Amino acid sequence: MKSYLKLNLLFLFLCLHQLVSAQTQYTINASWQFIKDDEISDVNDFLSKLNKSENIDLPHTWNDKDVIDEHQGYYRGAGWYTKTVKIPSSYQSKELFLFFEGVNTVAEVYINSKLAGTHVGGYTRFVVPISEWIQFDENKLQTTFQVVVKADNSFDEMIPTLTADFTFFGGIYRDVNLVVKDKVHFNFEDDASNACFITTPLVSASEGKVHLKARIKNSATDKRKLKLVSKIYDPKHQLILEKKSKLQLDHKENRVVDIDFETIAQPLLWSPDHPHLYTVVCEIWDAKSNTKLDEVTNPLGFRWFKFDTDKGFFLNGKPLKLIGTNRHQDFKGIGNALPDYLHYKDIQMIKEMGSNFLRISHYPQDQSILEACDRLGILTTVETPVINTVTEDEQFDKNCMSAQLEMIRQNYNHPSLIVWAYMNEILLKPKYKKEPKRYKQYTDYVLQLAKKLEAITREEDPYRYTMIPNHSGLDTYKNAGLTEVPMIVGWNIYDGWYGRSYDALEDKLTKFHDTVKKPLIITEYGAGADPRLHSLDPSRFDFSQEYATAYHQHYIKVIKKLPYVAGANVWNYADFSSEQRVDAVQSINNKGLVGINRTPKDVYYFYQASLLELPFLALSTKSWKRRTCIEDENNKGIATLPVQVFSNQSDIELYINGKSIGHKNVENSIATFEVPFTNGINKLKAISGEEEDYAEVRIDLLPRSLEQFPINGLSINLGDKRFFYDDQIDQAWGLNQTYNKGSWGAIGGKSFVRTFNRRQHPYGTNQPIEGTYNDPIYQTQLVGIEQFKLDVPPGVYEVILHFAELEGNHVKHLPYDLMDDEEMDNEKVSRTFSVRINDELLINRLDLMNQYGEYKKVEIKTEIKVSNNQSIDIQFDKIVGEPILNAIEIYKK
Ligand code: GCB
Ligand code: CA
Repeated sequence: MKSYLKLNLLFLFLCLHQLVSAQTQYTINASWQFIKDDEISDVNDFLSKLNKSENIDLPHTWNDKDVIDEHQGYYRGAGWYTKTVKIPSSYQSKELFLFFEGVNTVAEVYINSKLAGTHVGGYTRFVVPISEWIQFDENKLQTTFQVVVKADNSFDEMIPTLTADFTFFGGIYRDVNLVVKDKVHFNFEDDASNACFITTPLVSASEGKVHLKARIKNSATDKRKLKLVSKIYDPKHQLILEKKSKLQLDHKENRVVDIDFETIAQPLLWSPDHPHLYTVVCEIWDAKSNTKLDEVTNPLGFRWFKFDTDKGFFLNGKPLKLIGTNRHQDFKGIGNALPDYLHYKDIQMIKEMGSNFLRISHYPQDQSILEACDRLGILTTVETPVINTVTEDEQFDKNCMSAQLEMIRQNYNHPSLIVWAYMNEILLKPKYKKEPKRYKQYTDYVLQLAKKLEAITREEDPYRYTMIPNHSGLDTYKNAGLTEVPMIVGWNIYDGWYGRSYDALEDKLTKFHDTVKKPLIITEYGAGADPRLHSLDPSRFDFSQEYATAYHQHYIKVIKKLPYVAGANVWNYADFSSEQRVDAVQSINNKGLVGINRTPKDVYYFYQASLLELPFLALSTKSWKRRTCIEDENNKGIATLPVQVFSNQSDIELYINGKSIGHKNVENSIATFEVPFTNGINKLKAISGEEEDYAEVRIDLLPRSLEQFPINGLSINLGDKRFFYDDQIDQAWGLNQTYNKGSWGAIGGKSFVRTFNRRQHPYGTNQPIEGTYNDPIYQTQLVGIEQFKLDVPPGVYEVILHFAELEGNHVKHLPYDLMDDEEMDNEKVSRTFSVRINDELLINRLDLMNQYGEYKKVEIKTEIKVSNNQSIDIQFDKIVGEPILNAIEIYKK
């Protein structure tokens, strides 16, 4: 009985508490009905089709699957969502809102079938007031209302982004909140900011002055006497300052209130090493009833900074080289609809990499990103997604401006944020390139838009810097006047990737610096690396992890060396979805330091070694767990392979299977050992002082003589110098060798090389291959192969031949490439050949193109009996054109 009473009291208390609590906000993400259909004409049409809907939870995107399937393109159109929301009828006296954190790209919000609000732009937040559309049921405790949201990610020439190298995932892909406020509240509905804007007009090590601008709104029909209470808490959350002011608001009055706090002596400064965070709490109280009506909490950091054209960046008076990455907001398999955990985890990994800098690109991201950067100490830039090209139209400008304004107001109070940017590589895809007059008119238009964006940014926030990130075309941007506009000029530089070589990087930067005479940030640089590809002879565009390491090793050396390079951001922290991209992994941009599932690649460890101050070392082998390799020529049972150790120490010792193989010096953060691996598991240990790292590598040793035929057979990738590791089934593909008596290998043939007008793809083609996820195996081949021969012990063998026709008319362009478009001049080849095994005809007149089509995986399997003193001899008989073979597997039965 007693406890029953207690419970009742608790319930009563909770109810009362709810009535008096300043404001209520919670997500309404669970259980929406959804239909993806571009044909739905309006809300009623949608509601009549609910029997065809599926039940989903937010955050949600409708593109999570169609960007990974093999079909080109992904759905860009409308998606309709609905949910019935139940609220206490007592909310009638309150003001209700829906707060959307992100809907891509255009949203229409209906309450009880009436249009309550719209929003354009997929990356900023927006608020829809909804009270007016709800019929409160005073006789019942609860009232319900129905929300319908139409989201649309169609291409619209009036809405940025027009084109870019990433996927425009559609849907309500961030949280949706129900917000309940008193009629008097901080006016957050106008631009989804929290309506309190904090600045530190004066800050030094000895004192800090804090200013607060608050927007207050009274939407009630009576005038209200109010108290504004503002408090500052120190990093240990002790209250150190409190200010109270009285004000009276007429009915329907909006008021901006300015508050200056007393000077804080010796504030704890905010920096990457010591991100001391203060807190500012603003409250509105009703003066008569002394109840709290609204409350907003914001972070506060005391720091000052400066970008210098020649000397780079200074934080709190000390030079600081800004080094970090860019970040996109998607993840393997779930598109852009990420749970918060993944946002926080990314920032944690970015911090653990040793970065102090993050370019939040190409658009504002989930709030948790900047919150985590404030807390962990990572300086940031954020930008609006006006990319590659513009539409010369007022409506387009308007949408750019509103995105910029929303971005600034919504993210205003983050101490980690120091630069507002806009327009990424805006002259990359210039229209009217061949009509000088018209081109000038176009770049003038871009310039005017840039000036408008610059002006609004400086007006909104005079305390931060502005930036435009350009691609490498110095003259293009300079001639257009664009380098004059922002305070910092960013350059996306891909020398050694799209551009031939990185050797001239330093000269290029010097030229950019000397010509533009403005603070400079390398806003992007990066090299693609398919986590599955490795090379002992890395080269540009081979997508090997080793080339990416070499590329970044060079860049980081130059970046650290040149004082006027204020900062640099690797493109990209993680691999990301770019549906139309044709690279090593289809539809994925592979320039990440970690994979799309956040597994670190070698380069991630390399950056740790190069940036961390505490002793660090890491073995490079972590993501290359299984390797097929040929035994050394003069060393039976051994395969010697280089192993890199990334470290900030000077001397490393390496052990294999408990035995030391000696010491090596670290140069540019890397020590390289030649390691004698044996068949099976090899345990590696690297040591320097107290630091140790371990790795296990499984070697599938390919003997030169096949007397003992390997139990897991031979998997050989032909026409390739790279090792391929299939991470889905843990299969390692080895390199081919030329046949020798007593051994195995191919006879005749040359590696297929696709020649483009302006560059050679070093390995085969970069076209996607239908029917496989293991494109690199099929993108490479031996052309003109005569035989593949193996001297094997007698027995029954299974032979699997892998083919794909790589000569085709139909060539998919890189949709996004920093080089000019290439003319593909290949002609359709005809090719017909037969395959015999040990003189018996296996495949008669194979014509891949006509039987299967181009760029299509074709696998043919057979069995062969081998008697004493016989080999397996696979013969390729040329009929028309040259015979080919892409890969081969052989198993003993
Ligand atoms: C760039 C773009 C970025 C691309 C990148 C690349 O310059 O700004 O959006 O993803 O190059 O990988 O090509
Ligand atoms: Ca191949």
